[in-house]
Amino acid sequence: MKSWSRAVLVCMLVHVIREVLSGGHPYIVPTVGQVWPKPQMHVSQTSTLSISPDQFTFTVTDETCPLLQRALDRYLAIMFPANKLSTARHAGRVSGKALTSFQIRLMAACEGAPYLHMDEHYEIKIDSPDEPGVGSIVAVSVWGILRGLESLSQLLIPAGDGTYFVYATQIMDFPRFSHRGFMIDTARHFLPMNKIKEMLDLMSMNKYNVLHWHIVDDQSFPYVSDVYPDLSTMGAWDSNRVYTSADIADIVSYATDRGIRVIPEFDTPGHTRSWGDGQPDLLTECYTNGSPNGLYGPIDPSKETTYDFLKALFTEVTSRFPDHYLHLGGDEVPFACWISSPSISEFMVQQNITTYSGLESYYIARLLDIVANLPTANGYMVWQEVFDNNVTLASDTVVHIWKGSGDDLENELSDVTAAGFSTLLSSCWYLNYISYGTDWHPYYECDPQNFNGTEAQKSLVVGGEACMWGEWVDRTNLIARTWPRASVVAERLWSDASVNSTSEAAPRLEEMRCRLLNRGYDAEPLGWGYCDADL
Ligand code: CP6
Repeated sequence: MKSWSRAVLVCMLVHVIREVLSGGHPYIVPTVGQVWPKPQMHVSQTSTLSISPDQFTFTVTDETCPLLQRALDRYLAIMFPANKLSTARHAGRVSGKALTSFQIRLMAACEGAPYLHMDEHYEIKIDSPDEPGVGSIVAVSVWGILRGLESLSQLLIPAGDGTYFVYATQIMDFPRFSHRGFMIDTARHFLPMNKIKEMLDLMSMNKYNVLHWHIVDDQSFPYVSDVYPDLSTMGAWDSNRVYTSADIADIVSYATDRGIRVIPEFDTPGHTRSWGDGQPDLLTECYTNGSPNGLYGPIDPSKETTYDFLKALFTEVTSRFPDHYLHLGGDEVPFACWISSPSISEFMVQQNITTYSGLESYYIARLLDIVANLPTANGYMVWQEVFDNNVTLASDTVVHIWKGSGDDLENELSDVTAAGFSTLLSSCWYLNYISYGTDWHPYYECDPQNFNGTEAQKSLVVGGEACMWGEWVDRTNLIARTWPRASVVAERLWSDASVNSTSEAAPRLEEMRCRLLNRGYDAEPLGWGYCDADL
C-alpha cells in the first residue's frame, strides 16, 4: 500500500508539471500500464521486470486446447508487434530481472463455445512473493484465460528499445455481468466481413462477450438462405452485399476464438419490409378506401403459410448460429396497415382478438412456440414491447430494454425482473447518437442495477448492450464512432459498480484509446491531446 500511494503521488506530480510545461493547455494525461476495463482487484509493486520478445514464451498446462493455442499466438503478436519500435515516453527506463517464461494454467477441461453465464474468472501473478520471478495466468475456463491474456497484454510497457517492462503485479478479476454485448446493424448499410472481424477484435480487447447481429431489417436482407434464396436475391442491396452460410460460419468461429457469442436478430413482425420482395405472401397488404394501395405492412399474422415459413427459416438460422439464444425482435410494430386490411379484420373476428396489440401478441406467441420447439431447443431474446404486451414467455427469455430513461426505465427494469425474467439494458447506450464534446459521461454513469428491486430482482439483470444502429453508419465511420465510446460501456458491464467516477476513469480511458490506436484501430479522440500512434 505504501508503494502504491507513492505511485499516486508521483503521478499527480507528473500531471502538475505537464500542465505547467504545456503552457496553459492542460489535457488529460493517459495512465501507463492500467487495465481497461478495470479489474476487480489489481495491485502492482514499484519493482519491474524486463521482457525481451525473442526470449519470452508461454508454457501451457493443457496442450489439448486448440482455441487456447490460437489465442497465445494471437496475443504474442499483439504484445510484441513486429517492426514497431514505440516512440514511448517511457523510453530509457531501467528494468529489473528478466521475465522469460509465462505460465498459462487452465484448471478444467477446455470448452468449445462461449455461453451465457460461462466462467470468466482469472488471476494474474507476476513476480508475486510466493512465486518470485515468475508470471502466470490461472483460470478455471479457457474464457477466463482469454480475459487474462488481454489484461496481460495491457500491462506491458514498451521500453523504447524493442524490449518491454512490466510491474510486479497481482490481478484477481471477473465480470460483474455475464452478458456484455455490442449490437451491429448490417441492414441499413452492409458491413464488410473484415469490419465485422475488426469489431470482434476490438470487442475482445474490451472484454465484450456477445455480438448481437441485427442482420436484416426493412431496408435490406443480406442473409443468404438456402431454404428461401429469394429473400436475399430480391431483398439484399445487391448480390455482393450478402452473408453466405460460409461467411456466417467464419464470423462465428472468429468470435468463438475470442470468447464472443454471436446472437443473430431476425426482427419481426415489424421491420420486415425487405422480406417481402423475396417472399410475396408474407407481408400484410395495406388498403386505402377498400382496395390495396401497393404498400406493405408487418408480417401477416392471419395466414398459416406465415408460420410454415417462419419454422423453416428459423430451423436454418439456428443451425448456422450455435448460441442457445436467438433475438426475435418484436419492437415498434406499426398497426396502421393491419387496421386497413379487411382480411386481418375478418381474422380477428374469427379468432376473437379485439385489439391490435392482441393480434401482435398472437403472432409473437406462435413464433415463440415455433422457436422453442426447433430441433436446436433454442432460447430467445425479445425487445421490451413483447413483455410490455403481456405475451407469455419461456422462463429463460431475456427481455431487452431499449426505451426510456429516468423513472420509466427504472420501472421497466423493476417490472421485468419482478415477473422473473432476465433482462438486458440498452436504453442509455445508443452509441449511434453523437454530439459535440465529451459525451461518454452519461454512458459511464448509467447502471443497469439502478432501480427499486430486491436482490433477487437485481441478479436477473444479466448485463447490457451498446448499440450502433446503421442508418448513418457504414464501414467508413463504424470504428471511430464506436471506439473508444463503447469501451466506456465495457467498463460499466465488467468492473465493480463502485468503479463509477468519470474523473478517475478519464486518464485510464485516454490510455485505452491510445492503446487501440497503437494496435492499429482508428479509435476517435476523447478531447485534445496526443498519443504515440497519432502521427
Ligand atoms: N431499428 C429497429 C431501429 C430501432 C429499433 N429497432 C431504433 C429505434 C429508435 C432509435 C434507434 C434505433 N432503427 N429494428 C428499436 C429497437 Cl433512437
